[in-house]
Amino acid sequence: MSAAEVNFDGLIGPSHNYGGLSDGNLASARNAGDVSNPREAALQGLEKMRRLVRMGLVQGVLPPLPRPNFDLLVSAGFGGSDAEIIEKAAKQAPGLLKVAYSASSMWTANAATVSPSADTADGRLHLTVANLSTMLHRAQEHPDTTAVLQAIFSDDRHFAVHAALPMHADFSDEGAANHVRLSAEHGAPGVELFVYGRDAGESLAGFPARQTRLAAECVARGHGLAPARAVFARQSRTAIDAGAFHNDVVCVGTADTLFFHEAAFEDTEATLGALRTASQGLFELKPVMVPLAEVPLEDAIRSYLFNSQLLVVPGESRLVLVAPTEAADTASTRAYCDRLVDGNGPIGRVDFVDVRQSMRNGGGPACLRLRVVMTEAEQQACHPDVLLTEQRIDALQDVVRATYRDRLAPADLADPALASECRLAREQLLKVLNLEELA
Ligand code: SUG
Repeated sequence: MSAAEVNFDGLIGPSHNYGGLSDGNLASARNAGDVSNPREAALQGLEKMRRLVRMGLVQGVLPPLPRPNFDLLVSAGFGGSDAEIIEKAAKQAPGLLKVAYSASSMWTANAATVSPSADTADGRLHLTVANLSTMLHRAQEHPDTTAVLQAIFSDDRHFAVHAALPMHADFSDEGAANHVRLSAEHGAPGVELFVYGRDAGESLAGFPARQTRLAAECVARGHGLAPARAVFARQSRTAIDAGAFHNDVVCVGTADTLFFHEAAFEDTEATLGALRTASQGLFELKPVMVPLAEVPLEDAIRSYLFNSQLLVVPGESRLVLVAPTEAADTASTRAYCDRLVDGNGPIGRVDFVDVRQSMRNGGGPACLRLRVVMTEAEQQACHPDVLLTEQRIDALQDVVRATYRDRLAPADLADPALASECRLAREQLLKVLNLEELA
């Protein structure tokens, strides 16, 4: 059946700031405490969405979650009016206020894991919301994310939205950032690769491994995937300790192509072997491995070469890689991209996109989108107004220009006016998307 990959980007929220909240995410640590520009961040994200619309692709958007998260502050013991809650939290628990204000839901690759209907036992499209249990600021996302996905994918004849797995370290799940789907073409049955950093119960020294094998297995089971078409591979400890806190920092794949760094997997040969076995009769795997000798792991992580969108673009015979501008600014990755395009492999073009505001928190082009392969009927059945036209992008940008600050310093989170501004901005964005029910 014919189907399209719909990229649902996270619309960057008005409280985007550099909180330094993510242990193991080098960019988040490096830029902690800097002044952010939420307006520029959201406009950059929307321009990336516009670029894909212009390529002839179907582009979706997910609205920001309500911030600050007053429920979190109230459950932490703060009471009174909104302004009183903010004032008290700013004095007594500034770290918690920063968490409550985090705009981290912009990175929708972590919103859920998605299996298209061509892969599932009941022929429905399945989404399991990620519990994001490792980092406090991300662990607060899943209830609101569930509400958003339920509002968009509400037709249960076509869609199954699963709530997050239990909030325990054994079930740590970071969603599609650790998941790659490969297939002959989007609508054909595929192979799903789940990458995990540790086993349930295993505790490791070094940076946190945010995904367990158990969580991945639960998601695959819940989606009704054929066991022979699901592959579980361990992310290399070296990559995690070098700052690859999700597999999508060192690997991206689409159609029959897997583009990855030599240091991405604990056992590359075994991973490729399992993928070849799982894809028998469906497609012939095309691995594109970037050698350490050509791109050092540090460069791969600093430039986010692999945190790119790998796209099947109408009218182009080879895949297009939409990479962050940082990959053009880093000598080794720039040279690699030039060779990649000059060669006769499956990737024919690299397009660079400026998402620097998000990048400074460790979120590249691929973090900002959740891929949902959808048939025509599924596209018709989902909430229509989240599928973007350029006019709707213009309307969202108008709201951003009118309601977002262009400067947010850590101390500004103590200003109660910011909370009202965030609420107003979100209400107006939801109105453009006809999702006022989420306000
Ligand atoms: O979870 N950064 C996010 C970046 C997520 C990137 N997503 C993917 N790789 N798919 C994270 O570490 C930083 C927030 C702060 O420090 O304010 C943050 O949460």
